Amino acid sequence: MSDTLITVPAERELRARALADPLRPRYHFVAPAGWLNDANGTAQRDGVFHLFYQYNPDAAEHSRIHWGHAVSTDLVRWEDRPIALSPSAGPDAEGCWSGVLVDDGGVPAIVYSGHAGGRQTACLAYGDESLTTWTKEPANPVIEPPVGVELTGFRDHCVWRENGAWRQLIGSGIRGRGGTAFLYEGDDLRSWRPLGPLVVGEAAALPSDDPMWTGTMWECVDFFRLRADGSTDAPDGASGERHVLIFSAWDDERTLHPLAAIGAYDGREFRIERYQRLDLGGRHAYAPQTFADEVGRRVLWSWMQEARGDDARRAAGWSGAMALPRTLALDAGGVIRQSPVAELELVRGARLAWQEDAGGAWTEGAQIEIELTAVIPAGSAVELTLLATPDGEERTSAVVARSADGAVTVAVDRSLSTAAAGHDTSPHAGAVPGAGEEVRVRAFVDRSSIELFVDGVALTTRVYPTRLDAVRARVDAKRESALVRLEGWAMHDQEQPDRRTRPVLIEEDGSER
Ligand code: DQQ
Repeated sequence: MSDTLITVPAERELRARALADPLRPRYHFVAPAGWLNDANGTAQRDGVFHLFYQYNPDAAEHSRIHWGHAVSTDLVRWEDRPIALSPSAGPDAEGCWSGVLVDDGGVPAIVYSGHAGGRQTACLAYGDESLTTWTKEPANPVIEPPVGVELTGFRDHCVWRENGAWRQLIGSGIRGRGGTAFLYEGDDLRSWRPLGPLVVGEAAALPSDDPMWTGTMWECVDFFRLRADGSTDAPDGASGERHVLIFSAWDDERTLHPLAAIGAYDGREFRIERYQRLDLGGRHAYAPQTFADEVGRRVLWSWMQEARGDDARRAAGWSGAMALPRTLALDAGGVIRQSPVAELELVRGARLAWQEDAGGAWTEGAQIEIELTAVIPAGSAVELTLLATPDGEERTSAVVARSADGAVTVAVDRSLSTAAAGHDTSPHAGAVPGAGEEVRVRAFVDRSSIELFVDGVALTTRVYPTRLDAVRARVDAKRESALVRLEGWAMHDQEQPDRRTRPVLIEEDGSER
């Protein structure tokens, strides 16, 4: 039997299984089937947004990672492009791990981590003008891990131009000390001089279960300038401006949470002034990667990691979705605020009809957006109950509360989210610094995903109701709080039905690429 006869039905079967899953998000970006993790090579070129992603087209498990690729002109409707990078003999024989897209004098280039023999090294590939066909650099790897220091890991890249040269950060960790990012300089993308660590985290500074723990290794480092109006630029040590270093705290194979460090960069070192949780949902918005788009917004993508058990995940035929793309701004108090990109209004369908009852209002939908503004005095709260059955047997609760001393927090309780066993149903909670008297909440629900934005503080999580009637959404103003505004929309499906796990591009002459 030929390979084609074996693989095509397997691909179709995987795709059919993925599409049949009622818990698969419908307006978030998902891979055609199989496994998706980090966003890679995020960029906008000539008006077109590119989203590459860590992808296993063959099964819903993290193995033999390829770079999937999709394009969009509005960040909402995506079209698949052929797989950009696949493992091949050499330093990426077992996987093409995370990396970035840069423009090398007009030629698109990918800097990524080749994975082989249990270690990662920096690799390079050049693309054609349409970013479809990629040629790996014969001299790969272009950077090997530093010697003479015991590392907990060495992978993932942030690459920019500074002072007429290339600069690169690679995520890492120094055993016995903490996470770090090694800084390099290069006259071209092939030859790099090590400059040493940009900054080193102190893992012992906090207990390992602290929500702000920086971990023993920093994955997916991302470094840029950010201002209060949301404008942004690549790092520049001479600018005197606030710089942001985003990384995903990792420890001993555990993906913990993304953090942002805000501070001062002098062209060689980064002095951290404060850390911030980038998403209160921890690993459910992991491995963020940002890019500056053509209108100058800093847009962030991240991976909505699953919370269901391994068997359920594999059986579903798909795993992982991208969180909604968000723009970032650094407010006057030095806090990063996130807003879902304005283009998401294109996804809105019919307005939701609300039924009022004692204390609140309810509506229905497993695929909805809710926007509300509430006055929440000290000692009061607003509760959103999402993906709930009418009898409340399955439900997820999100509470925005103001304590007696005025501090606002958001907390999500997943203990009743699903009747199924073996899922992660741990709670999430954190502070909403600088919240005014009126608090603005946006909630995006998409089958098994919930993303909350409370005055620009993000909380992303995953839940898996078993009952098909778990579609109720309630808003309750508790005690002295009052709703000033409550609106909502059903959200349209965005996934194209005819996707293939190994997409092809049909050229004008009818040939396939
Ligand atoms: N995922 C990639 C790594 C990265 C990790 C591998 C973060 O490059 O460190 O798929 O989720």
